[in-house]
Amino acid sequence: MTAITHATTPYDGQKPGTSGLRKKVRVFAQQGYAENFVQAVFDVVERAPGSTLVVGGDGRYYNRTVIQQVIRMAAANGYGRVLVGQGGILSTPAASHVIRKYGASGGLILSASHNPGGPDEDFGIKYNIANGGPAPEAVTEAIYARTQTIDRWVAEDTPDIDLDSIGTAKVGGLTVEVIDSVADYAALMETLFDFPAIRAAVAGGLTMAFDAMSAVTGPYATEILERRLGFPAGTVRNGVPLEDFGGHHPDPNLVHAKDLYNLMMSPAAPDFGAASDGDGDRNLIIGRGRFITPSDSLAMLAANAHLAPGYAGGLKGIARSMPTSAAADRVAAALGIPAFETPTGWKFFGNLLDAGMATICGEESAGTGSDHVREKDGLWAVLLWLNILAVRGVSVDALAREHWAKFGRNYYARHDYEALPTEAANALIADLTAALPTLPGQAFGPLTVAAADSFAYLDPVDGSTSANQGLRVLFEGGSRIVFRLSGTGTEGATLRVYLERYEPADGNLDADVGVMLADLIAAAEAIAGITRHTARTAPDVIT
Ligand code: G16
Repeated sequence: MTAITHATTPYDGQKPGTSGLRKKVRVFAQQGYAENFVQAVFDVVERAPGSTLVVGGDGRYYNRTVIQQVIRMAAANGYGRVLVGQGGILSTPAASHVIRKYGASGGLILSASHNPGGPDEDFGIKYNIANGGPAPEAVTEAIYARTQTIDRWVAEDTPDIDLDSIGTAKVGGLTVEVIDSVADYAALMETLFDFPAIRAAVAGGLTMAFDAMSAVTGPYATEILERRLGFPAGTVRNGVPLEDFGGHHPDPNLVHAKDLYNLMMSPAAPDFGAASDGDGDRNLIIGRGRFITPSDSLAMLAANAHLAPGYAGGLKGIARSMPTSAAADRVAAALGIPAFETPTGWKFFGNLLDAGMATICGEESAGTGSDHVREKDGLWAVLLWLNILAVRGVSVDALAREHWAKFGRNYYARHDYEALPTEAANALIADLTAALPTLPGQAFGPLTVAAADSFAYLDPVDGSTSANQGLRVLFEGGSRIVFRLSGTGTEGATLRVYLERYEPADGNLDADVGVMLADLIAAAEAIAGITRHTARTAPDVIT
C-alpha cells in the first residue's frame, strides 16, 4: 500500500463557524473539498506521531463517504490508530467521551447538527481536541489559514473498510478499530445518575416520550431508556437514524418537535417529554403541560444537580453563554459559587471545565452539559431531569413553579429571522453597532436603556479575548435584548433576537410569555429597525 499525494488548490470560505465547517453536501462533494479541509486539520493540530484519532458522525448523508476518506488520509498522515463508531455513528457527546477515554489526540465529528440532511441539504466537519472539546478559536483560525494555502493532500490508496462490523482492520500502518457507538457512553451515564432510583420510578408509573427525530440519539436512547431504565418499548420515537432524518429538521424546538409538544400539551401526555437533535448534543424538555426553556432548564438542573450521584459533592461553578437568560446566575448566587458568562459556542466552556472552575454549563440554544465530557449533551440533560424527578417525586410543572417561587422567573424568548440576504443582516448589525453609544437614557415605551454594548469576552483561564460576540441592550430593571447573527447557518444570514424580562419571586410567575415580552419585542423593532432592514414583519421561528 502506498500513500498518494494529490495536488490541490484552496477553496474559498473554509472558515469554521460557531461549531465547525458547515456547508451544503454539494459544496462538500466538490473535488478535494472535504480532503482539503481534513488535510488542513492534520497539518496544523497538535499530535504526536502514531496518535489516535476518533471519527464518527450523526449518520447523515455523506457521513460514510467522508469517514472512509478520513481513514485513508489518517493512515497517510502518520496517525497510529483510528477509532470509528459502528456504522460511522457517534453522537457528539459520545465522541467527546471516546476521545477522552482512549487518550486520543483529537477527533473529527461529521455533523451539521440540527440542520437538515440529504443530498441537497447540509453536511459538516468539526475538529475536537484532546480534552474532547471543540477546537478553540486559535486552532480553528490556524485550520482556516492553512485551507487558504493548501496545495496537496495525502491518502493511502486502499479500498473502503467495513464500518458495520465491530472489529479491527489495518490500513497501511494504521489500526482502525470499529467500536460500539453506544457502550462507552451508556457506561458513563450509569456512573453519573441514580439508575436504580429512575428504574424504581418507572416501575412505579413514571412515563415519558423521547423523540430522537430520526437522528443519532435513537440507538443511545433505546439502550439507556428502554433497555437499562425499563421504559416500555415505543418510549423512544423516531429511533432509527436516517440519512435524511426522514426529511425533517432534527432540531428539538417547538417548531420542529411539534408532534412531541402537541402530545405533551394533550390529555394523553406522559409525565415527561424530551427530544434531541441531529448529533445528540441538544435537548428539549417538556413536562406534561409545561415547556421548560433551555435557560430555565440550566437553572433548574443546576439547583437540583446534587440529587444525582455524579454531582452529590456540589458544583464548582455554573457557566452560560451571554444570550442565555440570567436564571442560572441566581442559582449560582444562592449556592455561593461563581457564574460565568461566555460568548455563544460550547468551545468557550472548555477552559472553565478543564480548570475546574465550572461543573455545569448551558446555552439558550438547547445545550446543557457538564464536566463529564467537553460537549453539550442532550441525553445527559434528559437523564439528569429524570434523576431529579425520580428522587423528588414531583412533576416538571411543580418543580418549575417551586423554582420560580424561590428565584423569580426570567421570561425569555428567541426570535429568529432566517435566510436573510447577508448584506441586509450585516447592515442591520452595522447600524445598530453605530447607534449603541446613543441608546443609554433613551426610552422605548415603558423601557429605558441603562447600557448598550458589543459583548467581548476575556477568558479567565488563558487570557484570550473574543470581541464582537453580540450586541446587548440592557434596560433599567434587568430586562435585556441581545442581537446577534447565527454562526451555524448555511444559507444567507440568520438574525437572532433574544428577549429577557425578570419577574421577581413575588411577581407574576405564570403569565403568557408573549404578553410579558411585548414591550421588549416592540423595543427591539424600534431599536434595530428589523422590518426596515429585512422586509420581514415577523420572525420565522420563536423558541
Ligand atoms: C452550535 C454550538 C453552540 C451554539 C449553537 C448556536 O450548536 O455548538 O454552542 O450555541 O451552535 O449557534 P448560532 O446561534 O451561532 O447558530 P450546534 O448544536 O449547532 O452544534
